[in-house]
Amino acid sequence: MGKNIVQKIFEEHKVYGELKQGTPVGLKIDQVYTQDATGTMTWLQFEVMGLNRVKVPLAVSYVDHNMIQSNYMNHDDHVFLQTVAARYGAYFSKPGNGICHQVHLERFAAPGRIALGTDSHTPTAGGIGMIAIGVGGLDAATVMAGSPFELAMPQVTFIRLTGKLNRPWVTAMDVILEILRRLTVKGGVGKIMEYGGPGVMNLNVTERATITNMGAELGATTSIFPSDERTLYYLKAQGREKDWKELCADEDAEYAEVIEIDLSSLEPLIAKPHSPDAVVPIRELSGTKMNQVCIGSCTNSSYQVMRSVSSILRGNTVAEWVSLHINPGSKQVYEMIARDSALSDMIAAGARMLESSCGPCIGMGGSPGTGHISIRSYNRNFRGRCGNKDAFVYLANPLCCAVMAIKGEIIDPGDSGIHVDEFEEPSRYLINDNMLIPPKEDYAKVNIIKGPNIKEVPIKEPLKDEIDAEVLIKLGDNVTTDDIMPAGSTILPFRSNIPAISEFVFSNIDDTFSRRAKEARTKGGGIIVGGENYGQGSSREHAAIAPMFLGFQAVIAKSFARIHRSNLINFGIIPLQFKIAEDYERVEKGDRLFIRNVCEILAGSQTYTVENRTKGYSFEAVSSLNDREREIIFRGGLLPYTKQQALK
Ligand code: MIC
Ligand code: SF4
Repeated sequence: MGKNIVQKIFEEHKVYGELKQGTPVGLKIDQVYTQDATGTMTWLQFEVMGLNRVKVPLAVSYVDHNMIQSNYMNHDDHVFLQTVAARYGAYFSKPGNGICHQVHLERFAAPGRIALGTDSHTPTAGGIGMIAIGVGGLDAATVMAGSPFELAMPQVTFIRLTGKLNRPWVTAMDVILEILRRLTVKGGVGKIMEYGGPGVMNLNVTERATITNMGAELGATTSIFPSDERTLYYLKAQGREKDWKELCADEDAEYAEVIEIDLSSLEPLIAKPHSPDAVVPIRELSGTKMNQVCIGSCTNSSYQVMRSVSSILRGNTVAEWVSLHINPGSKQVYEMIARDSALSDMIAAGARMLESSCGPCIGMGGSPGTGHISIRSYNRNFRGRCGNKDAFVYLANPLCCAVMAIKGEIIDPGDSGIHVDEFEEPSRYLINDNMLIPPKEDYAKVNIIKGPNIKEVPIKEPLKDEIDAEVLIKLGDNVTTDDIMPAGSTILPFRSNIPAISEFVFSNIDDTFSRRAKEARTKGGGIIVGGENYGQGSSREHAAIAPMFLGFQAVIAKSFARIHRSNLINFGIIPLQFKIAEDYERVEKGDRLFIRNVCEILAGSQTYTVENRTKGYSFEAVSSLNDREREIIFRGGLLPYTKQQALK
């Protein structure tokens, strides 16, 4: 029987297990990368493991999120990350070198390899034919310490592309928006999306990377394209043809599911607030006035995007009431548009040029005003993520964004009379790696520097046999990690300080939450009740560490998003699922829930009887953990578990 691309790569990297859907498989990892907002915790945890050097062939520590530096905290984190990378043998990508996913694609990603990144958009590198998976920091730390990476073998879904994009106004962004429209934000959970078909040849690597990047919004484990002539062209242009190898599925490869997309049939699309799957054709919203446009982020900040956007802006002016922000994805892209004068056209039109960082995507500057509409070429529009929960964020392709910035309203770009130049893929990118610091020879001598905001990683006690806790919050479906642990310029600087950041858990939804959680801790702790796909979105483990610090033992939900489920387990919080979904309806905020014999049940049937002592009835919840996950929960989390393993 023929093999698909995922099977081929997994087989080459398998350390243990079977490639059978749903069963645990351990993989050898080639590359690990961190970004600063999740990286400080990752590296602090790596440090606790007591090793002398990273045990993966390539590790990179990027700085791209926390770049506002309105006080000492951000920069102290950068210094820590630079010294810790030097100490343990990792590359360091200096602030300003670019957004981790864009830089990784340019300089390190390679077909057929496997990378882990402590960021949910790590699958961007799937555009080059690599398996690239977003994970929590502690998972990355244990892999850097030499462990294989374990995951439940995902289902492989084939997305067959035919036809050609209707250029110039339809871009790769519309492909992934169309998939989100069809499958929703839960449609990819437990799956890897493998692309193929004759339409693939009509997309270049950075376009493919836009699609795999935003596959994260489907909840997919990752997404991957074949590696072909176009991949070779890109790698050559990056001076890395030696990293190329051909990779495609066998003719008779099998898939669990097949989805067909005819690229020629797509039109410009837009996702409405507050979810990336609330997708409609742009023309349906024509005439809506807006206040802000943001172009860039790890989804749409390639040289191609920037060149095309500048050609739209050339000779035009940004509308009177619109603020246009542009963040080129990397120093490479920035330097190239500066040298070929595309940057001048942006500045002349009235764009506000930002540095190569995440910026407004994560509320680090550029927050829109109250009631304002912001149109972005980014990947997420969850309420509050932009830094203002009273703003409305829409997502569209970067060329449409540029046209709308000029027109001051939502408009089908085909009706705008505006011109965009055809893009020619460069045969050579400008290569200047002077902000990418290689690992040091004399690493053992390096002193790690920690500023006063960098605090120890808290460690949980082993599992207790009884849970007697109050439901402190009851939430609906698709709760995001931005809801649980918001980002933005006030909160992000506390990513290295768990006691401080835990004050902000659920603060966009209920600003009394952390106070109530602390009160509840003295009476047995709290419990969180969620709906479907609890914890979708970011990989931030702070959405698990902070609740752990506040004394939570369990979350009961209808279902969980992959990375967040792992993060909960890694920090000793049991992810429980309602056995019968209807039981969700009966539980209310304020109810007192009681579970006895937790340890025994965890070791056995994993079906717990939950007594609702306030309402006087019981229901069942299940934990469905594999053997390793059970052991991790028993020990109080992955860190105590790993230490224990090391002692054996
Ligand atoms: C995001 O896009 O939500 C982030 C910020 O990049 C996160 C990581 C983080 O919270 O630091 C992600 O996607 O994992
Ligand atoms: Fe940065 Fe936004 Fe990409 Fe997250 S989604 S890595 S915040 S640019």
